[in-house]
Amino acid sequence: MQRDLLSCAAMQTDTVVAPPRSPAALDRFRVDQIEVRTVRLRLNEPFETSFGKIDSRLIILVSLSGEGLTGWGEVVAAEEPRYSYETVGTARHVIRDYFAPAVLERPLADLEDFASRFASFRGHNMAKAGLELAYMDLVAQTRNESISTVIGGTRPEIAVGVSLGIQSSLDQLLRQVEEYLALGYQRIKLKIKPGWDVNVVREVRRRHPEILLSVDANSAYRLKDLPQLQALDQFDLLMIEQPLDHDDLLDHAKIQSVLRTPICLDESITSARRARQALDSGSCRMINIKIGRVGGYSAALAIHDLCYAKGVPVWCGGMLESGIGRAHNIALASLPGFTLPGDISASSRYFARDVIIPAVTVSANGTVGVPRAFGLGFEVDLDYLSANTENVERIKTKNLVS
Ligand code: OSB
Ligand code: MG
Repeated sequence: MQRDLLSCAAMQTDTVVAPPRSPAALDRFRVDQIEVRTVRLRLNEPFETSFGKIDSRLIILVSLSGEGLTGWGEVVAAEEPRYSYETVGTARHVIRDYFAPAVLERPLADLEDFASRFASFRGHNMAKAGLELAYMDLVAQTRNESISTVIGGTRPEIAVGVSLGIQSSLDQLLRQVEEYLALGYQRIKLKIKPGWDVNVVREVRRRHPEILLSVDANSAYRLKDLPQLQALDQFDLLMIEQPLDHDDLLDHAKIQSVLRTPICLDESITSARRARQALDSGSCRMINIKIGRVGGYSAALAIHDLCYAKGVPVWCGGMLESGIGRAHNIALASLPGFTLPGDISASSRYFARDVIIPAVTVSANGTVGVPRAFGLGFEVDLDYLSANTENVERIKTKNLVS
């Protein structure tokens, strides 16, 4: 099954063109209020990666309101600057002081115009993306279309996998693998770090010789650890995700040239330009697209189109999103180039109750349906949001000097 997926992707040639997409135009839409809300949701169980363990998510939800409509987005930054330098605090600061005023300044023409408002501000992709997500929800609502339709999505349902954190024991991990396979998930991804890698992968692979299995190091290895990574080659992994530094391309190219297993970059791909450079330099053979990490739909679509044209498989990554970020991920993963299962699990994988109605569910075949309803395709549970809100800031047009 793994080889089928890969050869299917490899069969595509350089002549494949990007799928058709109509321009996301709003024809002068005026946003007059931006709300930045922080909500804390407890995780069902702690989530541990090579950079630490968390037991709740403090999530920024952004909404844009105007002309009688409200669009919702999510900022995926964590509380601490470990996965990336952005945090909940930095995102709130740059949205309040720079990005929201740029959105409110004058009416919006289209997605390109929206993204251009942030072009002169360096970095802070997750904060920018939170606003872009909310904008795309608005665009879809004004057209009476789903976000998937607006961006050129073609899949009525998407394939999903699960990301399993580092556990306190191998037995515990093996139980989790069984549990998620029984629920239908199509791919198991194991978080690894030095000391929790080869032995763990060997045991999971021995018990499950046929499954799609991958690993994610979140930058826990160095060039000198190449033998350790080469030892993973024997397990027929779908990919090794982000073994080296978060901003590296060249050392990844060095190790990809001697590894049989495809490297998939996550942290290192922060823009369409970085994606092109990674592919040109042989740093990876697959890309994990996270809308937040790359700065929004405009960059995510550009990376998708680039990879689609080159026959490079992409898949949708996750950041333990609430239902709002999850709904956007589902829309993104409906694009034709998303040929590998995404890190898009059921709401219940992380949260006892989600902020959207209905919650996201995974079928027994490991798929999630792409909503056809307009906009996000889910209702936002405002009562539940209010009950879990720690802070709300509203930025309005009238506060701005003209
Ligand atoms: O590297 O993909 C990652 C979660 C938080 C930060 C980084 C990552 C992850 C995951 C979980 O792997 C993906 C998910 O289920 O949302
Ligand atoms: Mg990752």
